[in-house]
This record gives sequence, C-alpha cells and structure tokens, in this order.
Amino acid sequence: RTADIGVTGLATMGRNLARNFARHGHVVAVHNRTESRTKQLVEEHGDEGVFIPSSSVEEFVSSLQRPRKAIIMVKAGPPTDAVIEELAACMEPGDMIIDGGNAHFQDTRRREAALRERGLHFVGTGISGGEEGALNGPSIMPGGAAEAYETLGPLLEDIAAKVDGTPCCVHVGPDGAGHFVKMVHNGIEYADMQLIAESYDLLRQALGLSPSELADVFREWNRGELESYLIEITAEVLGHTDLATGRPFVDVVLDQAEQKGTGRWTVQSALELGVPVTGIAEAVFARALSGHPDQRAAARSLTGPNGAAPGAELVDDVRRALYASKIVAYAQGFDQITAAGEEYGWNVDRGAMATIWRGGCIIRARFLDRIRAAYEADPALPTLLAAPAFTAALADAQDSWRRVVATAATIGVPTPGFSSALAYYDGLRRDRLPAALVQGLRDFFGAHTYRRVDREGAFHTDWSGDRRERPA
Ligand code: NBP
Repeated sequence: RTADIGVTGLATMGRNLARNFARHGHVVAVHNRTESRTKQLVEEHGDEGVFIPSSSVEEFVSSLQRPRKAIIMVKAGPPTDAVIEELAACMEPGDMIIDGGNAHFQDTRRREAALRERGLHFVGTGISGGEEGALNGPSIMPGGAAEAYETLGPLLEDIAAKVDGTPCCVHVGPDGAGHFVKMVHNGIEYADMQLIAESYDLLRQALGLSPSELADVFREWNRGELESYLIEITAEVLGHTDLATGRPFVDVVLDQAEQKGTGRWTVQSALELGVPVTGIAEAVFARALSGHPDQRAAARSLTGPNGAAPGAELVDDVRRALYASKIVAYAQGFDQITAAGEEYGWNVDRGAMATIWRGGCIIRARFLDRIRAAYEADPALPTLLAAPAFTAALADAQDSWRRVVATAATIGVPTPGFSSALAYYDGLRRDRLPAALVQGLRDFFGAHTYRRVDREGAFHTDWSGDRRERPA
C-alpha cells in the first residue's frame, strides 16, 4: 500500500498534521530525522488511521503514491534546505515538496525556482493555528504552481478548518505567495494584540478597573462587532488567577514581550514595498520597547502629566477606538498583500484571504466576513477604509477614537497603536498633505525636483540663484 501524502518532521506541528490527515482517512507516510519520534507517533496514535512509518528518507519517498506529496514540518531555515535536498534527491519529475514551516517568502521563492528547474513542484505553504489547529483544522495558505494545487488542494482542504462548510484553504498564488500571506497574517496578529493590550492598559490606568473586571468588559465586547478568538482569550487570560500567589495572572507575568520574527519580517517587507503598515510596525516596536529594562528603569525619573482621569464612558469609547484601529490595521495588511502581488506577479484574491482566515487561525473573527464581503462587492477596492460598511463604521467610531487618543495623551498612557491608526486615517483622508513642503525642502537642499499640481513634468527651482523654476 502506498501513502496519499507524507509528513517529515514529527515535532509538535508535523505530528499533529499527520494525525489530522490520518483521522480524515488518508494514508500518511511519516518520517523524522530522529526515529524515536516516528515510533512514538505510531505507538500513541496508530489507531487513529493508517500510518506508514519509515526510518530513512529513501524509504519515506518510495512509500508515497505518485505524484508524490511530501510535507516538510521542520525548523525553518537551513534544516528546511537540508530536508528539501534529501527529498529531491529521491524524487521524480512531477513530485511535490510542500514546506509547511514558517519560511521567509524570499527563501520560498528561491527554493521554488531551484526545484522547478529540476522538474519538481515546491509548494511553500503557510499553516496557521499552532498545535491545536494542526490537529483539528488549521488555516492553510499554499503557494506554488496552480498545477500542483490541482492534486494537492483537495487533501489540504480536507484537513483545513471549515467555516459555514467552506474550507479555510485556497491556492494563494505562485511561488512565495502562500508564505507571504501567512507572514502578513502574523503581522496583523501582532497589531491586533497590541490594540487589545492598549485597550486593557488604558482602561486599567484611567478607571482603575481590576483584571477580572476587565475580563468581563472583554467578554461583553466579544458579543458585538469585535467578536473574535483574540478577544475571547483576552477575557480568559485577564480572568485567570495565579495559582501560586492568588494574584491576577497578568500581574505576575514579566512585562517584556518576545517575538519569533514574523512581525519584523512583515515590517521589513513593507518598508521595501513602500506600504505604511503603521499598526504592525508600532506593535513590533512596542514589544521592542518593553524588552529594554535598563532604559525603562532609567526613564522612571521622567515627568508624567497631571491630567484628570476620565469617567466610565471611556469603556465604550475604547471599544469603538479598538474597532476603528483594527479596521486600519487590517486595511494596511491587505494593502501590503496588494503591493506584493504587483511586485512579484501573484494576483492574490484578497477576499479569498479574508475567507480562509475566518477559521483555524489566531486572527479568526466575525470581522473577516465583513472584509470578504467588501472585496466581493468591489474586487479592485483601493483601500478597505473606502468600503461603504467600513467608512460608516469609522465615521461612527471617530469621535470616540479621538477622545481615546486625547485621553491617553492627557493621562500619559502610551497608545501607539490607537494613535498611529488615527494618524493614518487622518492622513489618508486629507485633501492636501504636508508632503508638498517635504518635496520643497528636498528640492532646496538636494535638487531632488518636484512635480506641480497644474502641469506635467518634474521641476527644480534655483534656490541659491535667481529662484526661477526650470523643467528638470
Ligand atoms: P520545530 O520548529 O521545533 O522543529 C523540530 C523538527 O525539525 C524536528 O522534527 C527535528 O527533527 C527537525 N529537524 C531539525 Br530542528 N533540523 C533538522 C535537519 N537538519 N534535518 C531534518 N530534520 C531536522 O518543530 P515545530 O514546532 O513542530 O514546527 C515545525 C515548523 O512549523 C516550523 O517551521 C515552525 O516555525 C512552523 N510552525 C510552528 C507553529 C507552532 O505553533 N509551533 C505554528 C505554525 C508553524 P529531530 O526530531 O530529529 O530533532
């Protein structure tokens, strides 16, 4: 008997993914560099379906039905390259290597091109949802050739999360498109978490609400337009009491946020593409700021404000500011996908991305249905903010949003997410921007030229001479 699909790399993710395939009735070949993991999987979960264990890569590849489909779930970076090479050496034209790890999309582009030369398909696939998702249904973002998706897609769709019967898996686009979209998904997750953290902090500092009272606030919010996995677990974490001390759990956790790097990757890519993903960038920087205890200790002597604390109406204001800022953060992330699609020739269906993020992944939320609907109504939408439903929501929220940012500044609570989102909103909707002055300054000191509102072409003013304008 040959396997429908194979998984090599049986740590947390690979093992759960293999079990997910087996539970769906697919015969799964399994392999791991250290064989004990393979044995353990079959011993502990062999009764969940049909596994074909292998102790060598050659054996693993030869146990796969053609065209062979082997998923790699090993540590991203050099280990992934090593495993690709081992697999490719035993494969034949038309076979597929699927990388389900968190690879950088540029690595995926490089690997795809190299394997294509050898007649093999390389499908860089973003898989979101962590350990639990891998087992019970992740959100899956496969890139690579459309031809590979024809045979691979049905298998992936089978094990993906389902929302209203629709699988959270779709072919994203060629080469690195899948890993790119997964990266932006993670970036958006950073922004979303930062906004939630700011909401918590501001309400706690301004109103003196306890973590358990705040858990109730988030639980309430989860019944409205903010309904999402992240808001739900925020209520869980805030409501949790540390078993050792009896104190609120959030108060015993060291306040230095860590990161594995996908947020940073998103911002680096956005800088290269020239897309202002301020929400994601502020989230990455806020984590970085939290991680500098020496500077934070030295800065305790800096003077704070004497602003008056606001009243309980702040709770509703923060809810609206959170929703508005979230719309901005998602709009920016989708802009980055648009820009990358143009740069790398991917043509990503943005509505389909919103659709597959509705389940299985960390940012799953009711909200994504609204994004899907917005792109369905207008696939060429230049910014999500211009979708009628979001324009209206932002108009509704904006008074609250401005009060929140003003209040935070007045009482000295940092809200970089809320503030930068509002600045973005105000920047984007402006008729004239001070970019005109920036252009004037650039022309003055560097003869960088400028364009005019009333005539085509580039111009330079002779600032140090007669101050006459000449075409550049
Ligand atoms: P890890 O990222 O911890 O990697 C461990 C696996 O890599 C083991 O199977 C290990 O084999 C194998 N491996 C290494 Br390390 N170097 C190898 C090499 N040179 N040759 C062959 N195998 C090698 O596993 P994970 O946490 O299950 O994650 C797998 C991938 O999925 C990663 O890329 C991760 O970023 C991504 N991901 C993880 C999550 C999550 O929530 N954990 C979510 C989404 C995506 P060994 O047993 O012989 O040491």
